[in-house]
Order: sequence, then C-alpha cells, then structure tokens
Amino acid sequence: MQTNPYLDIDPEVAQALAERRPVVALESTIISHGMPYPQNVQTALRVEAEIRAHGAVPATVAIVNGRLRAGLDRAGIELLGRDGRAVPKVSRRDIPFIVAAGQSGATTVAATMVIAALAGIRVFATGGIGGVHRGAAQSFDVSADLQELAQTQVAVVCAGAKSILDLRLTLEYLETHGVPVVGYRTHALPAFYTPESDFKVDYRLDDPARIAAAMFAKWSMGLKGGMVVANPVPAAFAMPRARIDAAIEQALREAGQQGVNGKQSTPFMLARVSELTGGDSLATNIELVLNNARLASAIAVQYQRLCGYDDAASATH
Ligand code: PSU
Ligand code: MN
Repeated sequence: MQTNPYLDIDPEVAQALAERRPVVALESTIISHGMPYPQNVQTALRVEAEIRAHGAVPATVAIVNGRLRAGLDRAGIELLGRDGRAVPKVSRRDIPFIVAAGQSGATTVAATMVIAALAGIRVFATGGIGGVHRGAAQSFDVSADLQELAQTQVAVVCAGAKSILDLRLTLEYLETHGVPVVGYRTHALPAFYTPESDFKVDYRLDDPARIAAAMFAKWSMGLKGGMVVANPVPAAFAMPRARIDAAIEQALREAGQQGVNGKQSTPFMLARVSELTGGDSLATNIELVLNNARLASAIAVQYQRLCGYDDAASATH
C-alpha cells in the first residue's frame, strides 16, 4: 500500500493492514488532556490490551517529533501521559504546524480520524466526541470533530457526548452534515457518564456485524464521511445523572466567569468536571473507554470479513 510521506505506521499495525486483519485506532488527546497521570497511561495500555484480547491490533495515534504516527510503543504513550497538558492539543488545523516544527502533539478525534484514514484504518475507539457547545449561538464553539465526521471515512465508537455540550444541537449539526449516529443496543443517545440522555439516536443496531455492514455499504458506494457509534456506559459504572449535571453546571459557570474559550474550553471542562466529581467520574471514564474498545474490536473484525469477501470494493476504501 502506498502511504503518506509524513506518516509512520508501526510495523505490527502495517503488517495487520497488509494482511487485512482488524485494526482499531485510538486518540491521544484523551491521554494528555483527558485524564490525570498515571491513570491516563495505565488506561491507554489497558485499552490496547483489551483490543488485542478481542482480536484486533491497536494503533494509538499521535504526532511524535514531527511525524504522524499510527501505533505508538509504550515509551511513546508514557511520554504523552507524563507531559500531560504540556503536550499540544492537535486538531485538524494544527497538524501542519506541529509537523513543520518537528514537535509532538496529542491528536483529538478530528486529527486522529485524519491520520487513521491516511493509514487505512476505518474503526476508531475513544471516550467521548467533541460537539456543539452550550451557548454556541453566542460563542460559535463547535468542535472540529463534527466537520471531520462529515468528511472522513472512519467510524468513531464512543460513549456519546458529555452534556458539557448541547446534545440537541450536536445531533442537528450531524444530521445536516450527513453523519449517522448509531446506538449500540439502545434507542437513546448515551451521554458519556450516563447510558441515556433525552435524545434519540438515528439507528439502533444490536449486532457489530450490522454496524460493519452499514459502514461497508456507505463507503463501497463512495459516500464520504464517517459514522458515530454510540455505546452506552455499562449500568454498573454509570454515574447518577443529578450529580454529574450539577458538576457540569458549576464548571460551565466557572468557565464563563474566567472567560475560557477556543481550544482550552473542552480541556477546562473535562478537568473541572472530573475534579468536582472526585475519583468517581474517572472510574466511569476508564470503564466506558474499555467498553468502547471491545465494541470497536468486534466491529473491526466484522468489517474486515466484509472487505475480504469483496476485494474490488475494499480496494477503494
Ligand atoms: N470529550 C471527552 N473527552 C475527551 C475529549 C472530548 O469526553 O478527551 C477530547 C477529544 O480528543 C475530542 C476533543 O476530540 O476533546 C474535542 O476538543 P474540541 O472541543 O476543542 O474540538
Ligand atoms: Mn471548540
């Protein structure tokens, strides 16, 4: 396969892709900006192990010394986790600047989708996606993740979106841009810490093979863009809705008072909500990411089976 000159694919990942075995991409902003050290590194390594245990090869995505990377070793993950918020948060717009300066960066959902697609990886597991922020009518704060989902052929398995966002407007935006939201074994849009929100997904599918079939159909007919696969946090690890809502309201008030905006806004909210809820929200966060890794692996396994059946279609993917 011809690869991008700026991209380094880890040898194990490259071999899996060449042999058409399932690969699951993982983002790195969740490591550097989404969780505290050392739980961030431990979780990243556990997620990789979970993906292997479910029959796929993990590819953690980041930028390292100016190189796009699909697949990191332990030392690379450790570095991103230890340096934490000192690591630049890289979305689509930031990629060329970090590369040209030879720097390292933690990739958001948007940037991870870009790099995964360059590497030929179609399934990506994370915690939560960015979206339309509350108050966006004034702030215009809409995550670049949503535009990426509109144009890049990667399925993102997540636990929905945190209600730091305006979930209703996030769904409207995705609809406008032709991005389907699939609920795995649920009709309700999950809200990250809770398995349900007040909103509905577009399609409920109960079997990873059905999800893979929709991905395969979409991309085989040449439709651009990705797919959101929303996987509810297991009930045993969910948080009480009133408690998480109260923390989010308080963090939003503080963000407003302190004039937090732009790319700082999501990391500020994530850190503040997790402080306000203590260790409980971190435990929930870790469990839902592991849960997403398992589902993403199952989808990747099914997707590769379909690609194996139809070489002509998969060659265009
Ligand atoms: N939401 C979470 N956890 C996260 C993020 C969002 O619940 O770690 C991170 C992801 O990397 C996501 C990014 O792509 O924040 C979105 O940032 P922004 O809103 O600035 O686009
Ligand atoms: Mn933003």
